[in-house]
Amino acid sequence: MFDSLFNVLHSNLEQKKGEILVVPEELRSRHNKGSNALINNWLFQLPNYRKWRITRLDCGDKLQVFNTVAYPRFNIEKPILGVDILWFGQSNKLLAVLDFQPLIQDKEYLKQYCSALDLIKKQFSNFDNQSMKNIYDSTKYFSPWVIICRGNRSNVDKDLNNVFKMFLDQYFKMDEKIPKNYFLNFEEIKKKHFDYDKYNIDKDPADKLFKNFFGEIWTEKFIQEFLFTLR
Ligand code: BLA
Repeated sequence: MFDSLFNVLHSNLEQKKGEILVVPEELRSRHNKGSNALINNWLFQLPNYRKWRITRLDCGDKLQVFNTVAYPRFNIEKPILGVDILWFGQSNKLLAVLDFQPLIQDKEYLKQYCSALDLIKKQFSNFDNQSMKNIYDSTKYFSPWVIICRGNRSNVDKDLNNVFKMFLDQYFKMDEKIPKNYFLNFEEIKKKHFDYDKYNIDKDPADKLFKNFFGEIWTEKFIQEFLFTLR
């Protein structure tokens, strides 16, 4: 599932001169026979991005995941792109979260770098949910326009591809029109990226799931050496 999201992203990354990086074999792909869970990971580097990672998790009917995070280079203050899309087949439930994850919560920064998300929310009303449970702090590395859909199959079939395409287009558009930084310098940006990784190591609710499927040792390695590598 989510092949079309992967393909759209992959062709965008190729078009933007993305270079695929080697992920150690152990982390690239892992299969758990018992639960039939398969995880695959990809890593890219682009002229404006120091790290762009993609994770797909296929647990059949139980769970399908498409997760991607783009970290711009430390000389670019724009938000980190964050996407977490989960499909629970047995209950026919979609959880889609997409955001331009802001490095700071300054009003002008949010307006400049995140407000384009509002266009998408206005066009796709099922993706206009903003309310989060209490896993994450909604004012830390989330924008006021975070796109959340708690939906069903029809949201997947009808809108998800278009939402994702528009979301990517808007994010790449920023590269054309930001000739310089207005809010943060290199050191400040770097500090925020380190803090983002540290914060998410603590908060990401996926580690229990990974431990169940792939064991504790593999999961620790995966989190530290693939998902959140700055510390
Ligand atoms: C929620 N994400 C979740 C949950 C799981 C994952 C299991 C809890 C779902 C539930 O409550 O039923 C799963 N997260 C994963 C997986 C990976 C992962 C498999 O990182 C694999 C790499 N999460 C992100 C990013 C964002 C994000 C980049 O990884 C930002 C857009 C958001 N995930 C996010 C949010 C929730 C969530 C906001 C909680 C939604 C809520 O409040 O219910």
